[in-house]
Amino acid sequence: MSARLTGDETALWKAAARTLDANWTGTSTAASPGLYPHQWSWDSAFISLGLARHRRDRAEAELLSLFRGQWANGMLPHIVFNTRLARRAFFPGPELWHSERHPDAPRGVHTSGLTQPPLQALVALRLHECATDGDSSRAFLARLYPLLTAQHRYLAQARDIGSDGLIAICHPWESGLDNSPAWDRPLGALRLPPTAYAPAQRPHTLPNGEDYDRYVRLVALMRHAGYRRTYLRDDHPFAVEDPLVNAIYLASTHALAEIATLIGADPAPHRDQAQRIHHAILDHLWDPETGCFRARDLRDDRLLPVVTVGAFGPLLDPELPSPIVRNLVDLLLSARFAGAAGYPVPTCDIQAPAFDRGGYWRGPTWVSTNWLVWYGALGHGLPVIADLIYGSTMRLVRQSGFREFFDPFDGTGRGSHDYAWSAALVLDLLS
Ligand code: 2M8
Repeated sequence: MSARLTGDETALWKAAARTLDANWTGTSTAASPGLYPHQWSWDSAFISLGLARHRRDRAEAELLSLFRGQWANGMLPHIVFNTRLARRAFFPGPELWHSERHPDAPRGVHTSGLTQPPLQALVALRLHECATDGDSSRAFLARLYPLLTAQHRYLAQARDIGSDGLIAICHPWESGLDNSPAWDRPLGALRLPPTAYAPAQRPHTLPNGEDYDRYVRLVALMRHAGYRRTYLRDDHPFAVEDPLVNAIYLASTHALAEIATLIGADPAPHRDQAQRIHHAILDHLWDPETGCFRARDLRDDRLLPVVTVGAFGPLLDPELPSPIVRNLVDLLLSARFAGAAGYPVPTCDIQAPAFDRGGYWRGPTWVSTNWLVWYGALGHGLPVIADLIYGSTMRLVRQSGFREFFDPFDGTGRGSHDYAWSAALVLDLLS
């Protein structure tokens, strides 16, 4: 803990550390007690950032534990199941994915068959930057590097469905922003066969049963096709290029180049790849008419209409042209986002008809997306934006605790309590 913290901040810091301790399972961190008892991919990356400030050993263990679930083709699954828990501890559990029947899946561990935003390389580099023992930290990076490069190779080979340098999500869960209004149109266009699975029983009611049913059916299609690359490219009905997912992919590719340099490997292929992603984000996801980034539906080659917090993802691109940075700042400060929210950043444009202040990823403020925009703003030397988001995030957790998500107008906490990434990212912000 830093000596410069005020009394208030010290109390917050200790509460966040206690939350992470309570969610620690012995080898990794449960995303939240009760609701999400397993290890999720991007949760794990965010959590590792917080652990790095509190229990360095656990930060490394967290990432290594996640990569135990990596498939032989490099795919890093979005859930690694805790096999010590009862099978029914979470729906959908291992029985939806049948990873054990897939030749590429690891033995002795059950995983999902989807992936999530590839934050791990960015996080691994940040862990190194805040390490006190440089040698041991470099050794950790050297251990992780082949796993990270395999993860990125899978994405470039299996998920560049549009052959344009970007990666596509094949399921809303892969975005991390599950029921974001951005996916309403492609989800609504699906003609899906019925599934044997009943709509899930979940402690909070969002997303609704119909959406959930579609999520499960989409998984069934992927599973029946053996999660095959050619099926995903040619036949799978859901394929979307999202600006937040691709900006994370780009930032992590830059991080891979730096990690390569640190451990004496060749950074050039990662730098080339980063250039390709940078240009593709601008060429395919920037909408000059409305001055913002939008997701692209590859199945009808159109930009999706709703503007979400994902529009600010490209702030993670260090080479984002300054006129575009200014556009994003104006949009962020406008009445569509921070200008009308007491507790920014809402996850959906407040003026969009689909905006829902209590609707999970359809409007509420989340600590994770706040952290990403804060980090991007710092990278572009935008202290006013960074301070605004820092202040709003601190007010949220002080007022409502480490909740899963928050009402963007009055800061009311919603969803699960003691949510691990909310606690972890507060530790990172305070450090
Ligand atoms: C939520 O996603 C899972 C599906 O993966 C779910 O709703 O069951 C999302 O908030 C996602 O971003 C997050 O990683 C996960 C665990 O916290 O929960």
